[in-house]
Amino acid sequence: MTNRIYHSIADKKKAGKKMFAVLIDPDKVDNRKIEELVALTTEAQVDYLLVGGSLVISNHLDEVVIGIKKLSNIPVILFPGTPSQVSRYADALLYLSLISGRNPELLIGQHVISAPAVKQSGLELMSTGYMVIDGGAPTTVSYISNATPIPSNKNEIAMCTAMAGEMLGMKLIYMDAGSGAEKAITESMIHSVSKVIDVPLVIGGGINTPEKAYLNCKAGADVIVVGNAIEKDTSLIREISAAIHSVPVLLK
Ligand code: 1GP
Repeated sequence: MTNRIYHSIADKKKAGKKMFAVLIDPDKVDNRKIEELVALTTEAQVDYLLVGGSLVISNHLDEVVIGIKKLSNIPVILFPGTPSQVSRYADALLYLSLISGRNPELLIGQHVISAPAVKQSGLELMSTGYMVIDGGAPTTVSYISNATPIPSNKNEIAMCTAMAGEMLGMKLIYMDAGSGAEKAITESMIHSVSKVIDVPLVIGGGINTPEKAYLNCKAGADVIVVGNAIEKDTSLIREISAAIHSVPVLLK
């Protein structure tokens, strides 16, 4: 296994560059939509394409990944909501453990069951401490995970959880308010967490304006993930990408 994609993320972080990842839900795209998204993300110099969702109802993950890879050089990273969301055609996989919850199935149980298939896929794996933060109302991820999200104003819990994840060896920390969250994660929480970890910090859930993405990066996010808002208005891809890439380089 190479660590090509992870190194690219770590190198950009080291250089103080902020990254933009567009989340594509396989359930919501067909070939025409993939073509449109690839054209827009390429033009906007999006850094990564995340593919996945909390619930993938359709059965065409391979087809979606192959479709994207045919048209684009942007690395495709799987963001699986369930262990079955593995496609060997992707470039890497976020190997998620829900460290904010206390549901053993999502901490380790499902990993044990899917380990042989994941290993066999040959994918680059990025062990990721996944933290769900309360986004104001239940989201698919908070419901499906059957685990209580971290309250949005409890920065200390988020800080200690992220620190523990890093010390357990996780290579990324992903704080997520859930897709379409009413309230995105506060800049104050992002700032607090970014101060206590060295691994790249990924932030997503409810980010729907270039301003919000910019402020999140200024607060300490390294990678911004946007899905829902882009599904509604694809012109945001260009605007959000420009905002994220305009954040002044500030080395930690
Ligand atoms: C969800 O972090 C992602 O898991 C992205 O959230 O769809 O709200 O952008 P949105």
